[in-house]
Amino acid sequence: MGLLTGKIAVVTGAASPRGLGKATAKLFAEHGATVVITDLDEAQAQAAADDLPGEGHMGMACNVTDKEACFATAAAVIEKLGAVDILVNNAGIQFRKPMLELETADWRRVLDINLTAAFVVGREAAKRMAKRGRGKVINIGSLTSELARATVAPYTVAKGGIKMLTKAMAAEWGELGIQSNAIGPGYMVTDMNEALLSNPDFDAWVKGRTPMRRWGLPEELAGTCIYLASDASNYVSGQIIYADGGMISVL
Ligand code: GCO
Repeated sequence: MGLLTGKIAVVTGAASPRGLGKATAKLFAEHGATVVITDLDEAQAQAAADDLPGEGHMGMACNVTDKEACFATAAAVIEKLGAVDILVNNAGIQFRKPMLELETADWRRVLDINLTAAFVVGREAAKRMAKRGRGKVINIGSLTSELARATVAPYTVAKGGIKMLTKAMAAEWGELGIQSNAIGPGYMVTDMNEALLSNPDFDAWVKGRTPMRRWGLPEELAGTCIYLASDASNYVSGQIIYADGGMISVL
């Protein structure tokens, strides 16, 4: 009997093989959940779902910046699987450029995908969770939910917004039986961080700045995610938990 047996979980942006979403989806499946992986490309989402342990998982195309697409995904999931118990708002992009050179369109795109989409998909899922009086919303934040790093301003602002959106969801959806929390990953070995991982100076900075002296692994974030997805956290809401090797707690 797994921690999520019988539960239906949607994990957005989880097709990337070396991503936080895929690692979370895998652990959820290992603990008995039926997992729906959404991503921009349906074939990649389905391939990721097919790669999960157990049966019944689904891959669906969802451009999280397109409300109708998210609504269609949520509606299709309800139709096919009956409900949504857990939503992990994982979809996100990075865009590294100093603000003085940053185009407004790029600013808006990052905020749309990393923040507004979490609200839109969260709202659609919460409408359905409310009908059953229970549900878990988990938003993926960042160290930049607390601290800024130069050249990633739109990502930082979006992730700071994720922290406060999580609290806003907790404020409004607690009485509906929904717990809303966030996770702040530290510097993780993911496809999104490839450029940083292959930069010796940045690699040395991460290892020097992190008390555990190493980058985090996606599966090390999944454990925090499953806690927030399970009944073990039924009285926890509005929190952000940092899985960062201790980085945010030290100078
Ligand atoms: C960057 C990185 C970070 C990490 C993570 C840290 O360019 O600084 O992409 O944003 O991915 O968000 O918590």
